[in-house]
Amino acid sequence: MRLTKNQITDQNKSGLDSHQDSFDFLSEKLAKNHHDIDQILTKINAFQVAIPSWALGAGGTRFGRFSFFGEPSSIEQKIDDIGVIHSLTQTAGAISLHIPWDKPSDYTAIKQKADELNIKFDAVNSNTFQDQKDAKKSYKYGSLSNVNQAVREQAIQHNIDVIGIGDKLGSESLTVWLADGSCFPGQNNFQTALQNTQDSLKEIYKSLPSDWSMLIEYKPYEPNFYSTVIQDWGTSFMLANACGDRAFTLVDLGHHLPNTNIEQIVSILMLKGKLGGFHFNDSKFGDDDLTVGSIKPYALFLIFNELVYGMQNNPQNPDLAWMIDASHNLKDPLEDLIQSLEAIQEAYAKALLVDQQTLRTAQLENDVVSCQEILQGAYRTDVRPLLEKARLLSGGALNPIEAYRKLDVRGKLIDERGKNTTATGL
Ligand SMILES: [Mn+2]
Repeated sequence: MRLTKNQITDQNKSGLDSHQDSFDFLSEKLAKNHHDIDQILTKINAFQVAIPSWALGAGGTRFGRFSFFGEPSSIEQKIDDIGVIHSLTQTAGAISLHIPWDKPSDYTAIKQKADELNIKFDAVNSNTFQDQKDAKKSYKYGSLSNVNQAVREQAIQHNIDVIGIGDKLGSESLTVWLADGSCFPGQNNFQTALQNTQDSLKEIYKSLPSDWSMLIEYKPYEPNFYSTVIQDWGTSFMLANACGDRAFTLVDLGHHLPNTNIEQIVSILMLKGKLGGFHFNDSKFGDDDLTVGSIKPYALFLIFNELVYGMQNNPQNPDLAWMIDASHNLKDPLEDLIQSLEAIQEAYAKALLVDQQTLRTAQLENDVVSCQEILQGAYRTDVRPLLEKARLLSGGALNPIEAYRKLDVRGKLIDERGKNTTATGL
């Protein structure tokens, strides 16, 4: 199903007056503090986040999966769902494919569909953490790090195949996340595992088209519970350096031990020109994949503060690949993604309000209290009227969740697809 501009404009009518009042109030206040409202709105509009192809159905846990009705059962339907989210939010202008879960068969058709909906193909993701049907070798004991050369070769070839698929669609980066590691002390030789991984990544890197980059994701534990080969940003950074200029570290918010200072990691990687991508989610305990901003919105703001600083001050760092990497059992997946997008835009807009120059002066004077006041002054600003205005200007919904419900999108998807469809993914 597709939403028309008229449907969205009709939905917006009832809220326009109250939106304009709150926007005028906020923009007057911000203008007094020398903020350029038009520039902020342009930046918000330009900030597009990729939706992963596996997040459009209900997520699963290792204990079970509760399906959500009307799930997309093909890649074409997944692109349609992203089209719905994008037309409401004007923020989801990209899809990130996971291979082999979403291996295209008709490239021309899906490219055309994505074009019509103004959706780009962002990073493609390989999968060597599961055995695929008819696979000759098993990844049970690792993929790119495996002690068995034939297994490593199969995993390398899979990544090269994924690059080929992405290249046909216009993607420009490959994301590699490995589950490789060990569950028991003594099971792995740490040095051999890392060396094998580095050699394998270098082989994959050789197959990258010249305008592509490789993003190396890290994670401290799970599914392995004793050691993970690419456990932290330092290991990923080391591997990216070993591969070359077009290999970068990818930070996934959920892939850290509790209380890790993620904003500092982001900052240092950008200084070194090695932050390539970012996966958004939120968590309480581990890699919980909860809705962005649902648990630690202040931490998200602090991360965005560093991202904005880096984007303004670190020309050595490339443009980042942004993606939501969250999915769970309880909410309508499309509503969940809309909430995540709103939280991302909110944290970004607040970070744009941080007065970097005054902060710098306060830092140089060791005025710790002012430093905190500056950050929290931006964080406490209710920027939602700015986000509403940015959406209105680009044809989106004033209130995407409300419009989604009033237009009965889920009901219509169920009518079209039936109740018991299942999306591919975890
Ligand atoms: Mn991730």
